[in-house]
Amino acid sequence: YQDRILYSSLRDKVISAEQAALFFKDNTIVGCSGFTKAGDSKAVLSALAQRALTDPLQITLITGASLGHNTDGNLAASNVLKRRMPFQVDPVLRKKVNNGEVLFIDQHLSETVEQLRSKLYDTLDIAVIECALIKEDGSIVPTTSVGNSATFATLANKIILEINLSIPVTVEGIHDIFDTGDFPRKIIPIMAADSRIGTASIPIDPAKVVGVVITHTQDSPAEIAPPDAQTLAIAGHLLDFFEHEVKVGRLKKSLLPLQAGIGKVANAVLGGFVEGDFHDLTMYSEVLQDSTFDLLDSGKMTFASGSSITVSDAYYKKIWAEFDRYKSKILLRPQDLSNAAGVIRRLGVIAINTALECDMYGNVNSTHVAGTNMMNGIGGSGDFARNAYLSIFVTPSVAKNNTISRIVPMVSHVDHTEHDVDIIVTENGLADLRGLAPRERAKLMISKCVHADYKDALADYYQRAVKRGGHTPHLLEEAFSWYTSLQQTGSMKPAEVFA
Ligand code: 0RQ
Repeated sequence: YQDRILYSSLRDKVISAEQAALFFKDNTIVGCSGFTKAGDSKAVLSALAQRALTDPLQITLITGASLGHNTDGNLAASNVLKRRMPFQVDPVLRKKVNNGEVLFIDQHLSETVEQLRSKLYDTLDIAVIECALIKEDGSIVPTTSVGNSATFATLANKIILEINLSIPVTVEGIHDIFDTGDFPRKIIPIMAADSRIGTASIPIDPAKVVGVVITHTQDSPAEIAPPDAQTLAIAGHLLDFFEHEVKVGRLKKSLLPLQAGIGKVANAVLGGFVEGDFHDLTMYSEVLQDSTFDLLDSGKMTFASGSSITVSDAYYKKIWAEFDRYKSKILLRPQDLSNAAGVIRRLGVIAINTALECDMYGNVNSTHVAGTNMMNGIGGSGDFARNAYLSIFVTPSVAKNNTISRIVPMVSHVDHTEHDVDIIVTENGLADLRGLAPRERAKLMISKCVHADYKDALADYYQRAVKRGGHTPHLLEEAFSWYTSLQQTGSMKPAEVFA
């Protein structure tokens, strides 16, 4: 590993993960690399979880987004996490968040950097950052994500570096690091997905490095379910919509830069472009996933910008084996750039994200099951939805064996207000809500998106609400009755709702 530490005085700082874990004290505030399983700390956080089993301590853990290798789950199980932000997907941690044992702050992914810089969390004690190489000038080359690492490196009092030997040093060149500085922040001069505006490595002060840990562990693979009839139907409606927009002259065949959330619907939609008639597509997103690389391979996509590469095992192997082919077509940026409001609006991003549920007026809940229990977090969906040229939400119309309608009278929690939502797509159809007033929106949602089992009930609710009047008609005493029915009978189905 000596050839991975070109700043020679740091060669003396190599320690074990267990030694590194001893730098953490009770109430330490920690910033860690990692964005949707990619480029996370594999050794130090895992050693910390182990240490806490016999030597209890609690920390605040801030990352880019979710971590891999059950790290969040292991830390939660060892009671290490006092506070956690800004995103997670781990079932063990989720349970602790929902029973109040871990204080989770669910945050727009572009916002963490803003709050760190404003010293909202006092001091940042330790940064743990995975990298592939420490360069001659002390700067570091990140691995498969950038996330919030550049800001953690700037603000932390102490830095622990994890050099991951499983990532080839040829990764150098795919990162684009740019610090927007103090108020008034610098203009971010990204004019296209492929604009390179910064440096290829993260500058750090080597004097702050207290330890260098060597690892070989690869990123946790993404688990991507193959497309099914439902996701293919959603993708089909969306592709028809894009074709229509091209036909009427609002979009070109190259569309506009695409952003897609993670998961099987997003994958099916992006996969659909491989066969479709679109070309010269680009991506300005957070996560580069399997379908991104299919699109680059097919020649339909020319460039993809994100903050992480989160792919399945097979694609991980393929990407590193054929890295030279992809290197000039991808860039990874800090998440305050990939998710920057001004850039998303400037480029006219087409944002495709997933909803837990929507209401008939187009408000979207992405985070809270029945308004109460945290699922994962808002992630970057809000950064994109508010500022996109087209803000699209996709969701199957029902969940849990049709006992839950994902289109309801009034959502139980709002992440994306009606003002941030242009289009909603279910397997039943697509509702283009642009330019429509609430009463028009509700009628379109009921006719296009709702599952047959719930259509009459929602139409009936709407008609009775309209009789009472209002700009956005509602029956307040009944608006959440579908949830109470679910709690009491195990189903939102109309027979139960009106029993
Ligand atoms: O649970 O598998 O046990 O049945 O919720 O739902 O339909 O499989 O969808 O995995 O794509 O997740 C919104 C959570 C959707 C995700 C959400 C149950 C359902 C299932 C999952 P089971 P699906 P997905 C990019 C942008 C916010 C962050 C984001 C998400 C499970 O997409 O976290 O977009 N988005 N980031 O059965 C009760 C309902 C339900 C329900 C579904 N209404 N009530 N349970 N389920 N709807 C990435 C980043 O920013 C990092």
